[in-house]
Amino acid sequence: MRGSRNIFTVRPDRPLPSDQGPVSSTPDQGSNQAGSGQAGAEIECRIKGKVLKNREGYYNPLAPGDRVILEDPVQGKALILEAEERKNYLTRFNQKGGKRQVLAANLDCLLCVTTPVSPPFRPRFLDRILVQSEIAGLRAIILCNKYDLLKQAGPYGDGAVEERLEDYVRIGYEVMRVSARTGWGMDTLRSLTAGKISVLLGQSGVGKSSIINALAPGTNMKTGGLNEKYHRGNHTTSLSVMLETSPATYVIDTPGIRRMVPDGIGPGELALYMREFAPLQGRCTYGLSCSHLTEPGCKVLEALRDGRIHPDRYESFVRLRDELASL
Ligand SMILES: Nc1nc2c(ncn2[C@@H]2O[C@H](COP(=O)(O)OP(=O)(O)OP(=O)(O)O)[C@@H](O)[C@H]2O)c(=O)[nH]1
Ligand SMILES: [Mg+2]
Ligand SMILES: [Zn+2]
Repeated sequence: MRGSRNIFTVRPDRPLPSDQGPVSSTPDQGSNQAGSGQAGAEIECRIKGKVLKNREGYYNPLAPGDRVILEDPVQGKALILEAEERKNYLTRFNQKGGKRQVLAANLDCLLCVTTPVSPPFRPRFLDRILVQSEIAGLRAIILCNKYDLLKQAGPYGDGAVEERLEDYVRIGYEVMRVSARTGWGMDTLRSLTAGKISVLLGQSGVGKSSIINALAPGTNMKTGGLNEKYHRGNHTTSLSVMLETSPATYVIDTPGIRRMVPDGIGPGELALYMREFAPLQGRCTYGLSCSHLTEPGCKVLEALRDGRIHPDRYESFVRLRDELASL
């Protein structure tokens, strides 16, 4: 007999072969049919059979946010029969596994977490996440956490970070400045995430788990200090977890990402996934075959010269293009 629909909430960071490595699934609100367990209760699951249909070739067949159909659970355990088709999903290329890895699925919102300091602001890393969010067709919001630290830097804070944040606003991204430590900006973030499924993504130590704790008082996600010398995180979170931070509001905490290698595009398509580059595509003298690196009559280079493209964004473009060409 078939169980009801369930939201899959936890995934190991490793591939998940059948009959190995339990994953857990939490029944969706209101799907409390006979045998499916109480809404909110966790069920330990394994995939039935060898592979999950339509999920062959992925590094991980299931990710947080996935919806699965379970066999009726017995004593808190069940087999996963099927995964539902996804509305959208965020991936990266997992170089170690040589496959695409799904970071989260069925999302309403991608929260790209950055910090002005500790760890230092990394626009290159942020651009990689933004490119991937465009590929996935997701609404991305840049969340600049630890804003309390920026204010400590003086009345104007660190102008360089602010200048970069303002440029992201200029090219059309939403930017929010918050502090998980002081709670500043958390009310706005709480209303923004209400009723949605969001994922927090960013390098280690930017405060993803702290943000969940601040959003949902009473949650006790483990948080970790920073490496004293380099002010980098220590990779405290090791598994992605989806939490219900308020009724019908889900936020996925993920482990800090070391490398975000874009997935799903080739070097020639990159400019289409960078907002201020995209409208210029096809308008260069060499049309769609322009690499935007050296060609005369290149509209991207022209936009770089007259300030419509920030030099940092162009630098991200060049590096990403090189990397995509070498994959
Ligand atoms: N000053 C300040 N410190 C913060 C803030 N948010 C988090 N921290 C601190 O930053 C450190 C790292 O926070 P975590 O929440 O563990 O960071 P994370 O992004 O979950 O890190 P990983 O799990 O390793 O990916 C902890 O010492 C937090 O107390 C903030 O808004 N301001
Ligand atoms: Mg964490
Ligand atoms: Zn060009």
